[in-house]
Amino acid sequence: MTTTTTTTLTYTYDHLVTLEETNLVGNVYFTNYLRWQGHCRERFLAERAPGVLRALRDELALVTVSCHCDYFSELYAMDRVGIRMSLTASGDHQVGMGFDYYRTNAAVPQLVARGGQTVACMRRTERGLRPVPVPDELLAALAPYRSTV
Ligand code: SSV
Repeated sequence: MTTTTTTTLTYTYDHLVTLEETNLVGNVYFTNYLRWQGHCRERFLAERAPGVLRALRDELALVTVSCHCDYFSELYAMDRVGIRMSLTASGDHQVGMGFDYYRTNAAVPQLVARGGQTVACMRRTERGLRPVPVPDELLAALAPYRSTV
């Protein structure tokens, strides 16, 4: 018998929850989980594809066309959360990412939320936004995250 284990490589952004992210009752307000998706992807670009980040100031636009999050357990101020980003899809013009949110200050990391988003690569033109292929530098940065069996 052969057993196959598939492991998905993830890129982790670690965050320390602040009081300003919590609501009156003390738990983290739901929109912050989506903000952290933004922090995670920005950090990835800055570290792994800095030219793409610079190109955003010119003609390149990375448009978020879809974004979601499911919540399993609450987070509180001073909780440590590791946001593990994976590559879930990629097409000619789009990149899909998954985000697993783990509370990491517990003895065993606990999955507290799971989300995802899709980004479309576009170019700003005089006639509006036009789809463009995923930039080569980003494709190269994503290569290690394509699942291997
Ligand atoms: C301001 C703005 O439009 C920023 C967009 C950033 C998009 C970043 C996409 C990064 C994708 C990384 C996927 C990594 C999977 C492991």
